[in-house]
Amino acid sequence: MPEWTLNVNPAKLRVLVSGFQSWSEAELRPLQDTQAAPLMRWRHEQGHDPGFLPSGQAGVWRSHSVLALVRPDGGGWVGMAGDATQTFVQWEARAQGDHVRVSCILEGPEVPLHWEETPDVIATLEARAAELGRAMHARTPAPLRVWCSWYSYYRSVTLAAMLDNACRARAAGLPFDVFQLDDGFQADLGDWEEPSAHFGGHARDLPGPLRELGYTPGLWLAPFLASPTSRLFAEHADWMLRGEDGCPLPVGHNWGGPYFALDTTHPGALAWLRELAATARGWGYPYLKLDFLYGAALPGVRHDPRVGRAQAYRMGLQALRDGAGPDAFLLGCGAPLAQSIGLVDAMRTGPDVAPFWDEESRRVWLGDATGPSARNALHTALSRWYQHPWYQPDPDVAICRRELSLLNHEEREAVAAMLDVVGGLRASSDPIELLDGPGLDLLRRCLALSTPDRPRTLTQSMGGAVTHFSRGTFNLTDTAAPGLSPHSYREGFHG
Ligand code: 9PG
Repeated sequence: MPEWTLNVNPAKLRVLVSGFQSWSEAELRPLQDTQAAPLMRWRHEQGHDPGFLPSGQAGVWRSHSVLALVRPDGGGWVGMAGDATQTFVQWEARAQGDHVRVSCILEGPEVPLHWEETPDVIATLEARAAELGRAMHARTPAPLRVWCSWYSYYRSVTLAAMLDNACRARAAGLPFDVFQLDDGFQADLGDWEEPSAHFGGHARDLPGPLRELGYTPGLWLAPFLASPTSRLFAEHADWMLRGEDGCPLPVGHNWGGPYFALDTTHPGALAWLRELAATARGWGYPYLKLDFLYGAALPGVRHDPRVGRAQAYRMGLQALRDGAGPDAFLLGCGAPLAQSIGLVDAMRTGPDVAPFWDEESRRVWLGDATGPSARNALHTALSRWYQHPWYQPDPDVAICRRELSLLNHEEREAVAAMLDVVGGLRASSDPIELLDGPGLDLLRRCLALSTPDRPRTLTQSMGGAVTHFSRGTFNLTDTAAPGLSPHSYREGFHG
């Protein structure tokens, strides 16, 4: 295991880390702070890497693929994986007395590692991230503007609601590229071809009318998952990722119970995945949101024991790409980040936005900042600003409505500013019917494409994340700072 000793006082450093998958935390924190570990065991699989969990210790920070240590002069050290196609690159920085130990575990085949001292951490991190993107043949198509059903309709989405919103968006001249149906249309996790009782139609009924309205049809799938009640599970129990006990391994709890994941080293499962993506494409969906992808990347017992879990993940994702075709637009979500480069077009780079600022009980008292909230989404997506050469970053939806939302004006503007600063995909989920004049104005602003912004500094932070950008400053804390309200963004503010 490569290790380095830095003769530098830990009290003077900040650390920049990035968690395992889309929803895992990314942070910019004083090195001597404590990296929160999720108290609830059942959250380990769903928000983190159970094979390399956050440390839970003061001064010990774990990070995937990338790590940076920042001195007060803006210089410091940058670590970056040179390749992530078959390898998880697991960094740890450890404050020890008057020095710092840095180590890196490679889970998978040997890959080149970059570890260097630099006078400019921001520039070096960006340069190394861009190199990784090039080495893995990143796909970075033009960003899209997406309407997604999840954050208003959740699992109760209907065919009628999709069409109603698409018609209203067209009538209002809203510049969406894609209308994307999310979770709720399917009978069960894994049984994608059978509609749910409430949907009021079949997923294949939607693309025709959407095309006529001028929108590209998009569809959500959690292709690696199977619920224990699904036909997929009943008919192909032998395709499931297993635990040491030989039983299918639960990889999370959602949809009212535990769920399982496909073993993507099994040829039967791989063929089924190819077929699934081709079927969705055949229904008329060239845009696929592929969610809960982490399920195929967890530690477990696989059909082919020679295949490591990063490689197994990539085989599953490759099968989906092969089925969907080279010109399909694939958005990864709940997905290992660097390991997806070159196969996805876009990637969720933070937890879900929600129509409220924070859920402090879960974040602070349960040590879990992977749950839905505006604050968690900003915190993590902003702290991954350098990932745009890997894929189009998707920091999740804007919330422009005032009804059915607890966000205040400042908080709505902060979410909008996150979209502008990240400079990737644009998404909204607001029922168009709920938007009045100011709501529509904000939505139009949120749909205006921008280029990614750069941090002004990593030596300051207002809330433990990257908050000081060249276009303006975020205050993610609950207290007012000079010139900045709590939960806010101020454009042009460099105070
Ligand atoms: C659909 C949703 C939306 C959303 C995705 C994802 O850890 N969890 O329990 C957890 C549940 C749902 C979730 C994220 C995490 O949301 O990010 O956009 O598609 O699935 O079910």
